[in-house]
Amino acid sequence: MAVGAPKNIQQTLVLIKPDGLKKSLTGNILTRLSETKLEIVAARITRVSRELAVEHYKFLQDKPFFEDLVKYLQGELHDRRKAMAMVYWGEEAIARVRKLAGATNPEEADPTSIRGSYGRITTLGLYENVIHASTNPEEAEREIKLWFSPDDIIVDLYPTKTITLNHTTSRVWA
Ligand code: IDP
Ligand code: MG
Repeated sequence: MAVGAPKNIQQTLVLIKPDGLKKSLTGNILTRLSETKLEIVAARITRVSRELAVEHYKFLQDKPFFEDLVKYLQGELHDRRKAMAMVYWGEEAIARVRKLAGATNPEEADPTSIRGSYGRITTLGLYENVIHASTNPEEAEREIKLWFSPDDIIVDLYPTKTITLNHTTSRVWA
């Protein structure tokens, strides 16, 4: 990039999926992601309801593997009903994280990528690829708003509004 060219600052949603947690890969994955020099601006370990998993993967609902995918994200295939969700922020965040993550199919992923190193294809035919990463800015916005509330994130990424519910005010996505 030319000196002085404007930086393309982006945010991206990263999930360590239940297989990554079950295989004790959290430390390895975070170390690999630190190569990007991006900043973590939100992080939480969370249970994944069926509603959240379906909404997250709704664009794949016509695929034959959709039901297995929903169970996978919920942790039902790994006896680990949780995922770790993070927002990475910085220059070219989306492409940098995708490159480190590797291709969707772990057998086709670069063997040095996270998915190439740790992913597998199950006997059901599902790609268990230990990590999720947003693919473009629109997807990142939809996914970050799905997994996080404004006050969970230490930078202001998208417009918000303040609402009052039962005399309690909170900030929600506008
Ligand atoms: P991505 O995770 O690389 O963005 P998507 O096409 O968004 O790939 O698919 C979401 C997830 O669904 C993948 O990460 C993988 O776990 C699973 N998946 C995608 N395509 C297939 C397939 O053809 N067979 C089995 N599982 C798949
Ligand atoms: Mg995707």
